[in-house]
Amino acid sequence: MAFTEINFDGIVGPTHNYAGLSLGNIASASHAGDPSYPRAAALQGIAKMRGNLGRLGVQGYLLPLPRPNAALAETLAFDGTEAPPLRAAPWSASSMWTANAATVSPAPDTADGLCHLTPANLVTMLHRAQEWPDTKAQLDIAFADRAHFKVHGPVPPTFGDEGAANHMRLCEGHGQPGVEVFVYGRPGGRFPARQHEQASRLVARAHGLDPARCVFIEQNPAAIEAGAFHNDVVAVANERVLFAHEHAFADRDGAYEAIRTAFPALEVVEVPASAVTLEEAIRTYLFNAQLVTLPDDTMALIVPEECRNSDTVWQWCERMTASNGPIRQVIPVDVRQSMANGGGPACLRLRVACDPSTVDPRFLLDEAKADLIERVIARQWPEQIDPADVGRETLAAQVIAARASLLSALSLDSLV
Ligand code: SUG
Repeated sequence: MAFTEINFDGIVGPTHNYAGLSLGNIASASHAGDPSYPRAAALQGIAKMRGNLGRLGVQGYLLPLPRPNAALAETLAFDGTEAPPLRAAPWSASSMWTANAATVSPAPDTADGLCHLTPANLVTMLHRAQEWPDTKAQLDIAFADRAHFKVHGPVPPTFGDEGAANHMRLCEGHGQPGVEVFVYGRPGGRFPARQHEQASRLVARAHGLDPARCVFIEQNPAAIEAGAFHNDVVAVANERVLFAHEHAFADRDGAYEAIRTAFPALEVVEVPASAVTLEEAIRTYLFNAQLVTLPDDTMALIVPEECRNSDTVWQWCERMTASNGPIRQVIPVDVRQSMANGGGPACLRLRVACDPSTVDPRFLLDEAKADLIERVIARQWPEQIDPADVGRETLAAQVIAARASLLSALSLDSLV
């Protein structure tokens, strides 16, 4: 298979739980303290990957990170008196949301013709800031081919970087030179603006992007306020199409104009607030969708089930697919366990446009491997985690063994 776009989904780890750790993430806050179902969560993720493997012919994955993170617990001087939300940080399975693993600039966009990856520092949230060293260790293996990839270190603090969730690429085809759009938030609002403008600019320079083919735009503070803690909660792009909510950007017309100047072929599919309010878009995660090009060259939008259950959102989707625009199908998938922590179909994947033969095959899925991964999950992932279980030694032993079995099944034991 030649140059194409590969989605690397995060396999949901065995510690998946609801601790309400993410300020400004409404789903995370509203499910804090609920029991979680790690086995169901991980199987939902595998089912999504299988669907896309069938549709697109290629699918990758990244492995859960080592949790609980004993080094972080030690740094935080845990002695049993710490507050439960703090206790939960070393247990977080948040690396499942690989849209926050890194920012990726494919080879056709960069000065040296390599595909550049910068792991996201995720400094705004403690439970996420622990991710990057282990994420980088995986990227270093998956993209070890130095003739095709360059894996950078993260952006230094204090510039918050949340990776591909705030980055969109427009192009005529995945193998053609693209225009990269970086969306940042301005601090000072009720909720944290997680992506700092300087982090975005640093990544663009480090990746060797042509300044004329980079666009930096500000996220709408009202969208952050309404719960869009990442831009991918209100906008998604694929090839020449930008699918966005009317209120996604601070200066809507200016944003479209800046993108169009760099990329004249831009086609905007905009959802007006009169059809779907910002709140309903955020509740259903309509935009946290995978916008993909199918083999017949039409586009499909892979949305969470929650969209089909919303009359207004579903009516809009039906009107859109009937309208002869670029998006011809809307496909709901069940990722409810991830959704309850604020992660939809798009959060769960990192896109890398490259030739699959240049990627370490241990990170690429096929049907037999999907069966194998499912078997390990069904046998060893906890069925349920109650908030009081988080921090318990017996659960720690179970989840450490579960992850080790998965690594071993995939010949990635070196990641322990
Ligand atoms: O960073 N949730 C994640 C969700 C990330 C979604 N990713 C994208 N939009 N690309 C976050 O807020 C919840 C964890 C908890 O509350 O226990 C959490 O981290």
